[in-house]
Amino acid sequence: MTSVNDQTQIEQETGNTEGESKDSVKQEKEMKPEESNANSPTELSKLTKIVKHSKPEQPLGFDGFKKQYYRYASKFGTTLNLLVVGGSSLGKTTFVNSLIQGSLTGKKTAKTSDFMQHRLRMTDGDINFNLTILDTPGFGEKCDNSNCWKPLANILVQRLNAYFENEIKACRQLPIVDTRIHGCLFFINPTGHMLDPLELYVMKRIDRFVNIIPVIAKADMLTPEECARFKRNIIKDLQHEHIQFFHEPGKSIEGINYGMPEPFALIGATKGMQSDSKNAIRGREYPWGVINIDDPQHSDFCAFRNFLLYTHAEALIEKTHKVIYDALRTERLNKLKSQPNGFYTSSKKLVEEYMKAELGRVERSLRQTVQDKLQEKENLLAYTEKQLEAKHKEYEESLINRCNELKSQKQSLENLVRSDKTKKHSIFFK
Ligand SMILES: Nc1nc2c(ncn2[C@@H]2O[C@H](COP(=O)(O)OP(=O)(O)OP(=O)(O)O)[C@@H](O)[C@H]2O)c(=O)[nH]1
Ligand SMILES: [Mg+2]
Repeated sequence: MTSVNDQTQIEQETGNTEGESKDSVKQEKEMKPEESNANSPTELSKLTKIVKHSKPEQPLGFDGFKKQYYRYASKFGTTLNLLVVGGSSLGKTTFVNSLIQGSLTGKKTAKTSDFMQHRLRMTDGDINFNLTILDTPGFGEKCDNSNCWKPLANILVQRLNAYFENEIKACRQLPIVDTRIHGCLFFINPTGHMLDPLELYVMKRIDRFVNIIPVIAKADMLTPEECARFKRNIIKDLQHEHIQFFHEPGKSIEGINYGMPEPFALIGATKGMQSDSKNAIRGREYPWGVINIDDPQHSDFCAFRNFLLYTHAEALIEKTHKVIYDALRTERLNKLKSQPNGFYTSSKKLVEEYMKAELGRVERSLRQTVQDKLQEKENLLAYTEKQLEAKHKEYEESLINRCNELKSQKQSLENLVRSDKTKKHSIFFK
């Protein structure tokens, strides 16, 4: 959007002066491309249409753009889809309940055994906000967790593919319903040290398909210093492992920090209670006191809710559309192009293909690991064998030496005995 001030700047850059304008709004003559030297930057600037506004005190109407956007947003609303992922019993369901202001019965949440979708339609004035949260069962409970990322990747790819399939149809289903996941709230075990290898493994498998938003679960288990250190360690681990996660360089607009420098530390609550000042709060009770999850001094819950709903919803949606979906779209279109007669592959088949390829990759890496271990063991065996052979040879040599020594001792003793006998014989005959 160009303001009147910007307009003046453009005029200065293109060398036009206010004195040149005679009519109230004058349109500069457009040069035909063949008349100009298109390669020269000064000539190129002359091709630009410049509308001069002789009464700068009267607005051109660009400021109505905000209203246009407002009307558009209130007509169609905003849709944000979130996926909640993490190890088992890290408080995912409790957090979802806290976010959507669900049940505050104080009852223990049941173990999540399947994907659970919560839909919420919120209104703020005329603007509708459609929030969908997909709660998932916790991973990491099996002996072999190498496949625990698959259901997550499956749902992410499926939804991206569904959007792509609708988009490439000649007659698209309108309005387009966006079911793509815009953010993955990744609950991290509050160890206080570093990320769990399984957490890194799962993140690595899904970071191509979604904006990963790392959050520290059950932050009440950490002291403020431990929590601050843990946040820094998490970022270091993610950068070290080249895991793509959602972040923006910290920037502050009108006193609100729009950046996301560190993971949020969350505390979930299932119980409504009264604070010391008799206010109704949502919190957790401990022998030493009460934690109010909405208190910014106790947890980042409020900051995180603001981040998701007020400050970064658009950024999450835009990044999903312009970066994540675009990469998948390019890949799929290239695939379509390379196939004879633009052969179309259904999303189910694409997911199957993806899963097959990933399974092949995991299998190959496992086979390689087993082979490496086998080779290591064989090398160790060969080394031990060599050492044993050398020891055996040494022992054999020492035995032969000892045998020769004993033989020579025996010989000398026999000689001694023989000389004694001759001595005795000579004395007797004397
Ligand atoms: N200390 C502490 N406990 C919590 C917090 N949030 C939830 N819990 C407790 O952790 C237990 C598990 O909570 P859930 O919300 O069921 O955890 P989940 O991650 O959904 O578990 P699964 O669905 O089995 O993976 C419950 O007893 C909760 O009360 C928290 O912030 N701090
Ligand atoms: Mg759960």
